[in-house]
Amino acid sequence: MTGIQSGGAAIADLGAIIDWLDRRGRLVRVRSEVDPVHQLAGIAAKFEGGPRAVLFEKIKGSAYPVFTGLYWSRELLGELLDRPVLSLPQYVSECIRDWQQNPVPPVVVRSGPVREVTEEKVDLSVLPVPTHAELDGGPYFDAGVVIAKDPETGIRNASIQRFQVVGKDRLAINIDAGRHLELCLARAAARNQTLPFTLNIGVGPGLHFAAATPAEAAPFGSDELGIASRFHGRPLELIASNISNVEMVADAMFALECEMLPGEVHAEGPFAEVTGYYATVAPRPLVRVRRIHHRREPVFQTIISGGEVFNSVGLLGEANVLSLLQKQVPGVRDVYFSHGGCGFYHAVVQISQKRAGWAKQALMAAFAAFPPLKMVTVVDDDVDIRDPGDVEWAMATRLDPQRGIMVIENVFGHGLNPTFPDYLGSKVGFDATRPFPHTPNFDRAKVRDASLDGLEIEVPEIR
Ligand SMILES: Cc1cc2nc3c(=O)[nH]c(=O)nc-3n(C[C@H](O)[C@H](O)[C@H](O)COP(=O)(O)O)c2cc1C
Ligand SMILES: [Mn+2]
Repeated sequence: MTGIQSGGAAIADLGAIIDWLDRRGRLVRVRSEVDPVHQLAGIAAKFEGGPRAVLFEKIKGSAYPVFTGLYWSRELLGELLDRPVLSLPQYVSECIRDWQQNPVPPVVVRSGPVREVTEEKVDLSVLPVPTHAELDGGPYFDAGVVIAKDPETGIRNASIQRFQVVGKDRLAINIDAGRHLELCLARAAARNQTLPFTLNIGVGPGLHFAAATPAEAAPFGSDELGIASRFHGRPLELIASNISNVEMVADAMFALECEMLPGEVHAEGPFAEVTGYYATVAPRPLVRVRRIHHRREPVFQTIISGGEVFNSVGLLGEANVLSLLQKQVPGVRDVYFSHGGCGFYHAVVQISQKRAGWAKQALMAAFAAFPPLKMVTVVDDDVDIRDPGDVEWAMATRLDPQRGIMVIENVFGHGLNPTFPDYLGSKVGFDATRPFPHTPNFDRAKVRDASLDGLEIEVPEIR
């Protein structure tokens, strides 16, 4: 065992994770002072996708360091969680299934690291909140876990949303259509109440994954914080608030106690999204920050839109589609959400087809399992779904465009995708599997594997 899990509950604590990364040579330390406006993101981009995360030790204008990159490499994530990289979606889907069958609810404890310091006044400008892309509208919180409660039932909900800093104690939040937080806010409005919530920054991957678990796997009315308990191997610890009925995460680096007044909005955006485009400016819900708590030596966490989001929303989506397809479609072997597809617009499904027509069943089931998907490609089990060249080979040689392309018009999709204005657009499925029953003309040629052991071979340097 080399992963941090051998250290027990350390996986719940971002501080312990940063120490683990440091000991393993997986933490880049930027010791020079860095400007949180544009410079931080520019430096992070140089390390994006590599085998190390990055800690910015000195941030201009703030006393606190900034950490990024925990999710941008699956190889790093596999090491941390002590799992083979290819089994990560399976592992995540097992944890979610265990939680569905046997939830371990979070517990409320009396105190914890996040309550070590409570700021006397709320002043967001003391926090090292970075501005990432060139045209971003301002500094953004983009990696915090939101905990809210359904005003009708009191059941908790967890999610991740982006928040633009728009004042010393004010944020503007982007809530995509269909999110459970939108539902909580609507129910608060119907009761003429405000919606309190906590924004928990600097948490471990168990809680991050719990918050990113899609609604299809964690329906409204189930306390998805229990998913974090499953990843941690012990109940997630929360601390009660003195000013609302919503708890904060005991092990977080920072916890902001916030409130939305239904109907109150503020211009939010632009923000460089995971799609590679800027989200537009629009009036979106205003958030009032009531209290800031943090550890004595907190580290602020941020996520650069790109590979890090592909591996968080994408990995969770993959896990969910895989577990659903394996239940519904005989022969489904594996699922990959390609990075060219922004991590959650294009699913490649591998199937060992048992009957004619089941590749198309897999297409339809995948679309139903994860609404943001715009494209699904189904290939046979001799195709490497993580190699775009191999997937293209299957499309170029096995897809019959007359019969293998399925277009679905006027369907709900992801509003951030520019081809889905107002969340409506067309989706396309590609059945790139061999005709069934299989015939030898579609068999893949290959060379016989040979060992290099004991052979005298000279490989020259290239001059
Ligand atoms: C880094 C990151 C940023 C995200 N930003 C947003 C966002 O700004 N707005 C949003 O609605 N969803 C965002 N999401 C997706 C939601 O957090 C995710 O779909 C979650 O499952 C929603 O929770 P719910 O099912 O309880 O509604 C983000 C996810 C990640 C991992
Ligand atoms: Mn939810």
